[in-house]
Amino acid sequence: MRLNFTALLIFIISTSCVSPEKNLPNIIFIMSDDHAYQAISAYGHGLNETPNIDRIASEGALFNNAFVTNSICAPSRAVMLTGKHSFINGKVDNIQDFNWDQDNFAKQLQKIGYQTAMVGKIHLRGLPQGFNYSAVLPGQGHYYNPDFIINGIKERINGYVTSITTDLAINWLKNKRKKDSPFLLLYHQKAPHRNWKPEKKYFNLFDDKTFSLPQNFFDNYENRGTAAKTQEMLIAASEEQINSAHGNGGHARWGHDFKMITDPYGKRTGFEDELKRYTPKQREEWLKAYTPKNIDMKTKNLKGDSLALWKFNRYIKDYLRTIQSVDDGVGEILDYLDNEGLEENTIVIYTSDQGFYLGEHGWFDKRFMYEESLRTPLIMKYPKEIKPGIKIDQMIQNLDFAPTLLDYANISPSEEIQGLSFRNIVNQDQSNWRDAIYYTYYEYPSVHMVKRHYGIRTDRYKLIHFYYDIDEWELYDLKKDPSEMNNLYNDPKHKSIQKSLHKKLTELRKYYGDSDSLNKFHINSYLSKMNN
Ligand code: SGN
Ligand code: CA
Repeated sequence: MRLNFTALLIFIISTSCVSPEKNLPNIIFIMSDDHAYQAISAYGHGLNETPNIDRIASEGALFNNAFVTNSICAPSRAVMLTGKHSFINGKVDNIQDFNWDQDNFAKQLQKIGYQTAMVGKIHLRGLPQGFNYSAVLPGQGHYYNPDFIINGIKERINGYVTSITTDLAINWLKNKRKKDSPFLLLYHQKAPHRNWKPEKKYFNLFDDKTFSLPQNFFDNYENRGTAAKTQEMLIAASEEQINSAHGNGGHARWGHDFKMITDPYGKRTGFEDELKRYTPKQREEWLKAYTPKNIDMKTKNLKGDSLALWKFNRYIKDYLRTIQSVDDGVGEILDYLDNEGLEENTIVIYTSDQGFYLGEHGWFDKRFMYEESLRTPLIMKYPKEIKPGIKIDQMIQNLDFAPTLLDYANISPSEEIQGLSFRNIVNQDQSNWRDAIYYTYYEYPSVHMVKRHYGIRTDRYKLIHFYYDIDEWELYDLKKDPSEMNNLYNDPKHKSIQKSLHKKLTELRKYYGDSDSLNKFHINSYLSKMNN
C-alpha cells in the first residue's frame, strides 16, 4: 500500500513537471533543391501534378511572393539556418566555408528541449551543429547509391537518393527521436538538382507528351544588359557555345544533361562514366528505358527549332520526373503525421533553396535576381493556427524562416537575426510589413557565368546593379513586363521611379549592413580561394 502511494506520488510529480515544451509545435521543414514554383501544381502552371505537396497548400497557406536573398544553394541554406544575409553569415557563395559555430535556429530549439534532426542535402561542409541526429549528403550528393554522412560517419547506401532520404527521415521520426519532446526535422531533398536523374518508376512518365516552349525561350536579350547576354545556362546552346563555355559545366550538354552515351555526331559524351556508379541492374534498367528514346532522337536528324524543342523536352521531363519522387516522399511524411495523430500540432513547411528556370529566357539554373530564380515556392500548414487554403501575397524571404520558427517556439529572436517572423502574416492579422526585399549574388567567375549583382524588389519594380567586371543597372516594371524583357533604367519616363528605388536601395544596404567595401572583400577572398 505504502509502495503504491509512493508510486502515485512520483507519477503526480513527474506529470506536473512536464516541461512546457510539451505543448510546443513539432516542425517539419522540407526543402528541395532547385524546385521551381512553376513545377508545383498548387501554383497553377499546369506543367505537372504534385498532389502531396498540394495537400500542404490545401490544408494551409500558399505564398505567392516568397523570395530568396541569394539564389544559390549553400548560401541559401546558411541564410535559412541563421536568419542573416549572406554578407553577415559569411557564406556568400558555394565556395566559401560556412562557420557552423555561429548561432542557428536549430541550436536554439535544441536548447529548450526539441529533438532535432537534419536529413538529406545541406551543402555546408562540417558536422551540422544544432542537431541530435544528422544524415547528410556530402556536397551535392549522388542520385544513385549515394554516400551519406550519418552523425559524422560516411556510409554508402544503395538505392535512389530521394527514397533513401525519405526512409532515413521516417526512421528517425519512428525510431530514433525521444517521443516525449517536440521535434524539429529538416528534411532536405537533393532532387530536382542537375543532372535530373529520375527514379526507375518514372523513367517513362511524360513519354507520350510534348511540353511547349515558354514564350521567351528564344530570347535574344535585346533591351537587357551584358549579364543576360553573357550567361552560360542555355538549354539549347549551339555546339560552339557549349565548347567555348567557361570551365566545362555551363550550357546543357549531350552527355551530362541530355543523357546520351554518344552525341548525334557519334562522339562519346562521357555519360557512360556516370553509369559506373549504378549497380549492373540499375544500369540495365536505365539503358533499357533511355536507349530507345535516344535512338529515336538520332534517327530524326533534328535541327534548329525542332532540336531546341527536343532538348527542352528531354530537360523538362527528367526534371519533372525527379520531382515526382520528391512528391511521393512528402506524401509518406504527411501520412506518418496523420497516422500518429501528430498533424494537428505539427508545422509543415515546403520550400526550395531557390527557384529555377524552366526554359524562360532559354535557360536552366538560377543565380539571377530575375523572377524565376529570385522566387522560391513556399507552402505551409499548421492546423492549430493557419486557415486551410489561404493565399499570402506579402513579400517573404528565406531570411524569415529562422525568426518565424523561433516565434512558434516562443523564443525571441536574437539581435543578430535580420529576418522577420511571418507568423502574424500567415494568421492574417498584421498589415505592417516590409515594402522591399534586398538581394545579393556573388559567385562569379564560375559555372554559368552569372555576374555579381545586388538589388531590390518592391511589389512592382526591380532595380539591379551588376558590378565587378561591368557596371550596369537594370530596372524592370514587373506589372507591365513580368518576364523582364525590357530594361527601363535609361528610360526618361522612369527617372523619378529610378531615383526613389536608388534611395530605397541605399537605405536597405545600410540597414542590413552591406557595402561596396564588403563586396570588394568577397571578391578578393573568392579569387584567392579560386587561385589556390
Ligand atoms: C553544379 C551544377 C551547376 C549548378 C551548381 C550549383 N553542375 O556545379 O549546374 O549551378 O552545381 O548548384 S553539375 O554538372 O554538377 O550538375 S547548387 O544548387 O548546388 O547551388
Ligand atoms: Ca539549389
